[in-house]
Amino acid sequence: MGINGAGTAERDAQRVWDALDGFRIEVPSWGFANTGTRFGKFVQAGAATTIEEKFSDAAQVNALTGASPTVALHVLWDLPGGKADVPAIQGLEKKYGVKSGSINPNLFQDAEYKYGSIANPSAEIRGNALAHLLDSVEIGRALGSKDVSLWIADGSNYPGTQSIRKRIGWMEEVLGAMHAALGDGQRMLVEYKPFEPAFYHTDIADWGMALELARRCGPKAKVLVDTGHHYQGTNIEQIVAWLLHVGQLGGFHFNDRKYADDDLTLGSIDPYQVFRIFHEILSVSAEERSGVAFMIDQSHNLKGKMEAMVQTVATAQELYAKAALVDRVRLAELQQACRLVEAEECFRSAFWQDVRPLVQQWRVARGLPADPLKALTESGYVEKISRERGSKNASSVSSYA
Ligand code: PSV
Ligand code: MN
Repeated sequence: MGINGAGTAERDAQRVWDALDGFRIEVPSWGFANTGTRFGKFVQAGAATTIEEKFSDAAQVNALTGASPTVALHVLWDLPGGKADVPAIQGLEKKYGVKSGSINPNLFQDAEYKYGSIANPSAEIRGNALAHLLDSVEIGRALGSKDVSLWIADGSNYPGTQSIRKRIGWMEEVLGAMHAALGDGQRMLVEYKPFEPAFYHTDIADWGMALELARRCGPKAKVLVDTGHHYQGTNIEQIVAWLLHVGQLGGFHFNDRKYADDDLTLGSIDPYQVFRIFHEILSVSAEERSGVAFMIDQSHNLKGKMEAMVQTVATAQELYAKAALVDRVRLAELQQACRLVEAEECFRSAFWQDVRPLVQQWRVARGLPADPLKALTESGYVEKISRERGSKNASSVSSYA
């Protein structure tokens, strides 16, 4: 019997199973590679050094969790040859049984983007940025992937050094041209971030700017919420509720943080926030929800990369299952009657419920390991890749991806 009274046990089990059956979260290729902070990089023997190794790792996470059949690709890091690399990627999809997910153009590493990419004062550089975006759209089309996911690092470090207004116009032009190139079924997701690498103004700094740009581009443009891209104290679930309300929520980059854009494993600092976000998502119809892409954007600096990714996917499943347990009918009645404490307790009781036994039953019923992290350890996969990749990693400490 569940904690809410007679008959709730079966209802809870059904809700959790339904939620988990429909839950998918994309893993990022870069989460398997060596990363670091600007102060240094700590190389892991088992880190992926090639796109094939990234696919192999992603497939392993999917086999253990049953929830991550797609892997996000970063064009510059994963398809350095651009469109010419598509056949090789298709070969890896077949070999490893996971598909390419969102395509992430990279407009932040090339030296020519020092003063911006799509908001650069130079028309020539903006043209180069657009060419890369158009290539990314073609790559997405060739791979049958739905989303081209844009993060624009453009901005400035000192007041008065750039015209904020002109840069808005330039961005509109480039993004509008990209939108025009999208095929049927393709979308562009506009991600925002308040600071880093720019420290005075960032051209797409918050959800208002991303929303406005997306709207001006057209119906295939939506907003992407990276949970690490907000000021401290921002009510992220309120942003999510608004974007759902106006039909403009394209997806998420999930991670956790304590201070800034820390890219920590999901729920490691504030699992209640993730629960609150999932509650908003589960409060809309399945159809409205279907357009919201769940993606992970993390970089595992100290933790083992495979362990961290499995931990994040498993945590996402558990928090989604908890959010599915909110008694929404009862909650709506209590909210309407302004029975504040009862409403809060109704909401929180789902968060406090230990869903792990139910999630475990679901895993076993679906032919998955009962405990994905334990199964990862027992599989010997991490030892194997550490042996195989160790010498390559020892000699390569310079490339981010
Ligand atoms: C930027 O901080 C970001 O969140 C963007 O999504 C990038 O694509 C990703 O991290 C990897 O650097
Ligand atoms: Mn991101």
